[in-house]
Amino acid sequence: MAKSQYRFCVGPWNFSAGQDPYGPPVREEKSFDWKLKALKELGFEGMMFHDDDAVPDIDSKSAKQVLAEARALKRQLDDAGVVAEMVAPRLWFAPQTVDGAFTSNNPKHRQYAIDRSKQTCDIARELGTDILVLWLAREGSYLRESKSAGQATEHLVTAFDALLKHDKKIRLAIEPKPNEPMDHAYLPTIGHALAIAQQTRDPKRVGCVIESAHSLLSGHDPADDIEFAMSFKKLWSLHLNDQNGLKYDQDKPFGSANLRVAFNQVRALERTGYGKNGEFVCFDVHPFRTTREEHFLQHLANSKRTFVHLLKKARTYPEKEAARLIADRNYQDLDQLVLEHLMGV
Ligand code: GLO
Ligand code: MG
Repeated sequence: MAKSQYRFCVGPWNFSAGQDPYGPPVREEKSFDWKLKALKELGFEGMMFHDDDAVPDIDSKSAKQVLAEARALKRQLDDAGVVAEMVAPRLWFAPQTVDGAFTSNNPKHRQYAIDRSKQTCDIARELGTDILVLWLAREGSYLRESKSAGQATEHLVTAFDALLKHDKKIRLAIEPKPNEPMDHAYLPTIGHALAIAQQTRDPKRVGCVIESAHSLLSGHDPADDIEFAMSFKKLWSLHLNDQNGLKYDQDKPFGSANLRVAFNQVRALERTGYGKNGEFVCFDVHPFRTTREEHFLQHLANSKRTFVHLLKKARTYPEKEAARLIADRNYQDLDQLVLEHLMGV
């Protein structure tokens, strides 16, 4: 296998027990300590956190208590030699976020979302990361007439500005997704994320996270999204996974649905130098619900394995031959060149 310069990362939610809207968990719920140990054994160096992964039951605790628990977690991570890659406010569970968080029609609820996210910045600082990931789960509409996209944009800018002002070091990494749980999201694509960055008080500190499945759900090629964001120097994290068409968000193992699309993502990372400033490659993947207890970690091990194999494919891609075919506008044979390279024939 090719030696990888990349550092890998997952979140505690990626060790999921199999619950879906139609059925209960099918595997034992694992403890945080178990997950941390497993992550290390798999050769991952970073862990992503929701604010309440870091400090469970956060809304019932005082600010002082929250910081004390974050500090204790930092010590545990240091002892394990694991880095906190990012922290994300979980703005989709609380009763205050039923009708959206930053874009709720209720001003008190919008304020809750801002205050909660400021606290997430404080946790991030304690954990030693300057990345706040914003997956804006409920910022969108189920019903077009219930909200206004223009007003929602203003609410989002207000919230982002409040966070940028609250913490002068924090970088906001927006993780766009076009739908689910909403019918239509207000920041559905990387283009929206980078455009809204320009409206904030400090555009340089607002960037993005690309998730393969989310790009695919938008009808985009994730490799193109990666190169687009990298050309703005705004790709600060990455959630690799896979998605078989326009369905529910599947979070399949990397490369599982379309190996060629996965190859092109790895090639995009190589071409643009992703990771050279310490950015992590995170796998936002879940075990299939059918996965038995003893195979609990295979979706993570396999995603990493596929990534490393594809890295080798990207590094041995016949660039000269490809350039010759491109110059000759012979895309027919270029297509076959890629297929045969991937098939190893
Ligand atoms: C869901 C998202 C989710 C986020 C995570 C971090 O579709 O991909 O897993 O990445 O909550 O904010
Ligand atoms: Mg994700």
